[in-house]
Amino acid sequence: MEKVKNHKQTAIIVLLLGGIAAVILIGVYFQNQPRRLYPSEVRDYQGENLSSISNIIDNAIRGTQDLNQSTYRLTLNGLVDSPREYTYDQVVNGFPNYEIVVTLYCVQGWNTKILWQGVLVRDLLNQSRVNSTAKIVIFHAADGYTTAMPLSYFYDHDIIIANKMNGLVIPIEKGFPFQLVAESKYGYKWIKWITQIELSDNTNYLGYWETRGYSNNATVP
Ligand SMILES: Nc1nc2c(c(=O)[nH]1)N[C@H]1C(S)=C(S)[C@@H](COP(=O)(O)O)O[C@H]1N2
Ligand SMILES: [Mo]
Repeated sequence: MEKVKNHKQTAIIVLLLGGIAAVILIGVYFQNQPRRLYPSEVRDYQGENLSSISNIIDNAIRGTQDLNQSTYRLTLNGLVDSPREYTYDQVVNGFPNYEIVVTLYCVQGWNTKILWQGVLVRDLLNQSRVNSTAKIVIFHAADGYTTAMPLSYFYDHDIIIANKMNGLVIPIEKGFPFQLVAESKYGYKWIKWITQIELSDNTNYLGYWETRGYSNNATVP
């Protein structure tokens, strides 16, 4: 009886140690994964130094989403008079393009200053004729990630969804085809791989990180 017990204990200890070793090895493996370089990216904008795309830390909830440009659709729906489904080209070529340098601050402590290019969310909203009952804009992404902002944010500020960063088409690992440039808000509002923009009157709505305790306002101090 004692012997069986000892065997069980030994087995448990061996399993535990094996588990710890595996976690350390996986950690070392990912630390040593080479980071991609972007040799043709823009690093200077009107005399201003920009961060490199390769400095951005990948922390997506379900890893990189590989969206196909030709089958991609951006849905605009909810409390709008005219719901839409745009192709990639209809978004990029169907609205005025803007560029702006904005810094993304992640709650993990890092930040990156990037030149963004894209179209105003406000222009998309206007084309769908937003209902007067709508209060918030919910963004949905291909990985199931969501985040939301008050409708007024897009009228008080010039907020774009970007299809280019530092002069390059946004790489798939950085959110192709579109990332929200949520100026003055923390990184978790900068939703990538956007597939849907939904108008809602539910002011209690919380996105992925917001339901896990992060501030819904997310203003960078
Ligand atoms: N779809 C999706 N978008 C996302 C995330 C995610 O996990 N999924 N993570 C957010 C967080 S926490 C940060 S800090 C930024 C990082 O964006 P970047 O890789 O473009 O710098 O993406 C945000 N957008
Ligand atoms: Mo983040």
